[in-house]
Amino acid sequence: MSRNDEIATRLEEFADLLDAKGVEYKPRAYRRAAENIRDHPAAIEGLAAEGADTVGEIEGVGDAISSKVVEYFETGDIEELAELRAELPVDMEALTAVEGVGPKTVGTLYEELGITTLDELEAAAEAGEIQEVKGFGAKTEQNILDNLDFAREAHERTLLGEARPYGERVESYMADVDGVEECALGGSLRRWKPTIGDVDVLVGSAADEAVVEAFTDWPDVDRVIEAGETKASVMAGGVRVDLRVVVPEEFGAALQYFTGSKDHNVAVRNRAIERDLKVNEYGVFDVSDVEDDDQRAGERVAGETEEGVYEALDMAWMPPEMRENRGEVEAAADNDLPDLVAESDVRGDLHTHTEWSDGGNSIAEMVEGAAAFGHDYVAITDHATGPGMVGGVGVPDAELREQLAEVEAVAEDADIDVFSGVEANVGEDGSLSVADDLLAELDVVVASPHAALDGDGTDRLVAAAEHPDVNVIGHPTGRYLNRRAGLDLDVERLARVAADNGTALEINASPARLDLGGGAVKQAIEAGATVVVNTDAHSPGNFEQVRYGVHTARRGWAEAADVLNTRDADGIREFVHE
Ligand code: DGT
Ligand code: CA
Ligand code: CA
Ligand code: ZN
Repeated sequence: MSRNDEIATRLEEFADLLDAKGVEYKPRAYRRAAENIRDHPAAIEGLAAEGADTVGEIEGVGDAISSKVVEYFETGDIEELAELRAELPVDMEALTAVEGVGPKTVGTLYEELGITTLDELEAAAEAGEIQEVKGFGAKTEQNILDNLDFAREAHERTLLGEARPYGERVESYMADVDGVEECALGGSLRRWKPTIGDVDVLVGSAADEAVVEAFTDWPDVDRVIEAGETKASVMAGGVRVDLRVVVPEEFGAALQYFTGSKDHNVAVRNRAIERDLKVNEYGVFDVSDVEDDDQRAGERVAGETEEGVYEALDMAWMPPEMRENRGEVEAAADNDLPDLVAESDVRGDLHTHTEWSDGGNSIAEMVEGAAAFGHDYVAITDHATGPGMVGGVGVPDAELREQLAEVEAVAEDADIDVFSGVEANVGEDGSLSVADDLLAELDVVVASPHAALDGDGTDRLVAAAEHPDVNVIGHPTGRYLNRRAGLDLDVERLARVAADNGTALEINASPARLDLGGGAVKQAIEAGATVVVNTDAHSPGNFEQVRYGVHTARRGWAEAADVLNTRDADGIREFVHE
């Protein structure tokens, strides 16, 4: 964590506590300052050393905040913040993880009922105490109860998009350590699961203790949880990282084992038993005439490479994303594995936002960003007005026509193809928030649900998919990982309708969503649908998140031909105008 991040986090905590106390306006100023400091190119500790005036030159950072920043770097804390913490000794992060519970609610519940933790929140809700508090009702109380478990679990798992950068950093750091012959990520991170319990790193080396020591010296480490001879666990940036060191001869077997998933491993082990073989983290062993239950007993037939482990079981090697026991063991045995889509197959993005709605950049900047990332084309799909488009971020139809003219002007000078478009809201009844004649004028129409995201959403999305001008169903379930589960969907039925109507189903690559997820993607493709991997970029920096979507597509066994935006610009034109 950079020191800019560190102080920004403190200022956000400040804002939450002020909110909880019912203070107006100030919290927003603290949040804005936090954001600007976090994004500021210069190191904040350097500016703070020059004094409050220098810190105050950052946009949105006034006198009160700049002096607190200086105080923090001089004394290691902010007195006023410490006082607020003492006044409101609540576990803000855990409590606000419950959907519908914000800092203000936390403040009220502390004042009225003394609630400081999730357990106390649950007890109060179960006892019916929350509905008695002014401003709350039975419905709010039930909502809290419904969302509590989700918040608890959520609290323990990290988003793939947050964990992956740490994983890749530790992997490249460990690969350079003396005596390390091989190094790889394992576990859910290697399978690109949307959320991660912990990061698993595997090293093949004979010099185990020195390797463990180098690992605990990794500069990102905040705290060492445990360190033994061949394994260690640390916390880094809020993520737990587990290291295991094995001898190079057993690296392949260990990698296969620690990649998982558990269910995949069980299926693999059963296949081994049928062949009088035993597979474990040390290797594959022929146990046809072995009584001994020693882990390494029997003749060792594989273990140095992962390919070798699968080969010994008469299976083809399969990409880690597939290892969820969804039929991949059978497919690998039949040599019938799909040729999965790769990051480099993707040629454009069909879902992006600009400052016309809630994005941060102009149309021209987003187009340049897409070109710089290497795309051949990009669609500009700002939010249209509609329910759930809070804060007036949606663009009304009249303005969309103006925007269309600007998109066309930018397109003339652009190095890549630029498609006009919109992200229309899909209402609860399946209706769209944009007039039909306007939809017909745009190249790419994304239709997505944004509100009323519980219960079954199949009819609603089927109606949208049947609309003649809708090309993409955006983030179909509307889920927010760790926050809300989103709509229930009969994916097969939706996918059949989408296929019949030339509508693609989105894999939204935003790490907060990854929607559709891998299991649903597999069902959708089996039912004949085309998917499209979009970032929903709100700034040019978001384009690189496409990889999370591509690996989600791979979790759904997608081949390049299943993914709309592996086609060239003419291929997209054909798809949307058909
Ligand atoms: P996570 O960390 O909860 O996101 O999920 P994983 O899959 O990374 O699980 P983790 O870190 O507990 O263990 C890493 C891998 O090690 C796991 O995917 C499969 C393997 N593994 C761990 N415990 C067992 C076990 O009891 N049986 C089997 N067959 N495999 C296991
Ligand atoms: Ca793990
Ligand atoms: Ca682990
Ligand atoms: Zn969007």
